[in-house]
Amino acid sequence: MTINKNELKKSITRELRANFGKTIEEAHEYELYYAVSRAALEYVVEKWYNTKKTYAKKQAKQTYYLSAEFLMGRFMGNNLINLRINDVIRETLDEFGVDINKLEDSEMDAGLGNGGLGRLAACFLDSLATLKLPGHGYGLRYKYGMFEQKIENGFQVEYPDDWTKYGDPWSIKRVDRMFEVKFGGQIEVHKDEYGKEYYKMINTETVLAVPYDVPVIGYGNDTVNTLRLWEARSPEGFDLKLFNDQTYLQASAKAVEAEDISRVLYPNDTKKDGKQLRLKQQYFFTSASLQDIVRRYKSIYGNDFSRFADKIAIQLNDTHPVVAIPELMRIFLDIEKLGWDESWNICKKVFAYTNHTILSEALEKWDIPLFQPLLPRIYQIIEEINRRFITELQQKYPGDWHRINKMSIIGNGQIRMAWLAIVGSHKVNGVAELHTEILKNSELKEWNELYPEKFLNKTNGITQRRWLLKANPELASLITELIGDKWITDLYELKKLEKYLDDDNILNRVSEIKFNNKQRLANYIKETTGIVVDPHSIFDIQVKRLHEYKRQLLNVLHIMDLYNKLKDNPYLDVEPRTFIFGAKAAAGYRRAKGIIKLINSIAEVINNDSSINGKIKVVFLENYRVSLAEKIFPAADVSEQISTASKEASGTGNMKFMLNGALTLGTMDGANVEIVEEVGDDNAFIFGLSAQEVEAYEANNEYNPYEEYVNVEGLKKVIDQLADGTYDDNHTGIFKELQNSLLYGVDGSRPDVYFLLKDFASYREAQDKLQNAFKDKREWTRKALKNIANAGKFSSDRTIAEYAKEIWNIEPIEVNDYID
Ligand code: GPQ
Repeated sequence: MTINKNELKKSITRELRANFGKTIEEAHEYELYYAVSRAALEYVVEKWYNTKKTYAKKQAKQTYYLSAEFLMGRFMGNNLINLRINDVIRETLDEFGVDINKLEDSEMDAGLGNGGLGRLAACFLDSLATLKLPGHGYGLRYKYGMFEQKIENGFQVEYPDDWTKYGDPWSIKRVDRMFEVKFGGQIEVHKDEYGKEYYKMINTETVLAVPYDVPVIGYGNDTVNTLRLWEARSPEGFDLKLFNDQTYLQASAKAVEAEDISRVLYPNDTKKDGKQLRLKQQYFFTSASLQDIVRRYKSIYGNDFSRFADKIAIQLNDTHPVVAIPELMRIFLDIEKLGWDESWNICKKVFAYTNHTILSEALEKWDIPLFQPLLPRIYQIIEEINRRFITELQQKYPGDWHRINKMSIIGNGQIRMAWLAIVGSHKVNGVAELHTEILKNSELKEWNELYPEKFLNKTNGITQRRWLLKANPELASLITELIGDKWITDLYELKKLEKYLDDDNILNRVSEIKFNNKQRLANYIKETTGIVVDPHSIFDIQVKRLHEYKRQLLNVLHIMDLYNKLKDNPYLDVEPRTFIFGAKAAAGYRRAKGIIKLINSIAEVINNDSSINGKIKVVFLENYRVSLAEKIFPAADVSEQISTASKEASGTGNMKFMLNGALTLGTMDGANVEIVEEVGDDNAFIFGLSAQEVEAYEANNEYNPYEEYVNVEGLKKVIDQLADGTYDDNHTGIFKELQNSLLYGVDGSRPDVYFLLKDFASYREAQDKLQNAFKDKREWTRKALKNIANAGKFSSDRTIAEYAKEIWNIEPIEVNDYID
């Protein structure tokens, strides 16, 4: 795109004046960020309009990705890159004497997601647009995203994340596309003129769904898809009569209740909590999205629904939007007046469902007493779906009541959303090969036996535009210099870097870039924590949500052990290492928060112990989020992927590390398996139980951590140190609880549920091997380059191309110009 710098200057100046009444010199950084974003949006609107027109005119089949989470991070930098106008904007700002990096840093993250699942949705949108595929996102516009984490006295404290407080230049409010979503009430049965029964809801509570559209810009093409996020609003505002009677609170109470629906993201990763407000959120955004999808369909194809499944594919991101299945049935039956069989056949062809975990606490189930009064008609439809399904099962498995009860969508006073998803979808996918195998062979065994044609794998991926081109510009330009820039849209091109594996000059440059990135992160660490770390030391990094299965505690136990060894022998020959953590814990997850405190407590002791000559440092980076991740991945030497085998469905951070040249230290879990397959096991450090071994221990209940505790050298000491006052938990007793959970189990659970003690020795061995390997800088960098060169498979472009072909049946569409 050719851009006239003078035009650009004018439009930035105009935006500043219009929105803030200021000149460039007077403006705050965030005001400039706002003005630049709005000016850039002008280059998007035309393409955006053309994209919509083209899809409609060509009657293209379109995909809708329904997700309760979109962890978008910052918009500006990425959008400028995808529009390929970042250089000209940088130069223009330079001429104004403004540093674009500072503007970027003043943008708040759109943190509308918890972790992997939400970030995956964001990467998928980027790939859809870049591949010119007609695919859009639908979700919730939370007023408060993922909480802001602060560390106070070593403990996590949560603060609200008011992400739009400086405005939100990248979304456009569309009051012309509002819908009503109805809750509660009673079902009335009516008869039409032919005596056919139909259902009508009365006495419902209405909430308005107001859409905000965010452009999703393809890299270097004309495609601009849409992420439509719904905000909840009361239809009445407040009752003016009550207001005049001085009962202001009562007057606004209704509005507050309605607006509560999109007020805040539930900060649980994986664990599902069965709160009514959460169900309201789910129904609210799926109902509004489906009404919108049906409206758009009718505007193109009229009232003939026979082509619906040929024109629309809907992907359900986990069970959060699964209530969409009975909701689409409701729309077809009660509003469009289609028959049951016709409606159901369409539904089954339209929906597909992605499962993201095998952890049982994550399987969403709703208590009927909570669900039914809130969504009576939807409940009735689920009952009918289940009644028909059970009849089918009885024919297929006569007398096999055990199986039938297990598979029933309704059971034990609950609605099982995953079962509803499987019955109502034509495809069900896991997110990595190992994960899909576990689904098919254990977790969802009966379902795979019933519907083998539905199950398939789609290994996750990440977008190289954000995670390499944007996050690591130095490495990105070296790569482009060596192999050209095709890798930006075809990541398999990276394989060509293998040519340079033995080229000392290139290895030196790769290592120099890594060093520069480490230096930058070291500066950030100094600024934010006061801790001084040596960029020559190994940067060993674990960043991800805090969860017991991800085993940050195993990492800590190893650091404690290493520290004990250094205390015993300060001249121990070990490579200097900096252990870096970043993680948010769900606000109500006691033990996860205890682990954060433990990391900070050992950091306090170790970082201030001069007797170990700075050989190890421990850093906990506060408020881990997308924009911080962009600073961290490029600076990593070691990628910690140490979940208990079988528990991490895929992981995507592992891929971001690999792409930036970090070596994986990991278990054979999730996508680590495929990473090792691509890079070769000489270029990663693998340890620990296999998924099969874990499953065997779980099945026969024969694991006794006490044996490891007594027998593994050094282990007793660190476990004892958890609770002997070596590290301070401010008298909360939380370290003792961590110890108890490992040795005895807490609240009736097995001891050491995640096999930390069992894997400790082999983890330590891998750590030792790794630190020895780092001594040979050239060989290390060679391995790093080997990782980069083999990261091609892990592009979300590959993942999305597979979904498009094998699940959605959609094709790339060239966007045309429409001049109206
Ligand atoms: N994941 Cl069920 C989440 O981030 N949140 C969730 O609620 C569930 C799963 C993750 C999963 O733990 C990772 O292994 C995956 O890589 C990620 O989803 C994307 O599939």
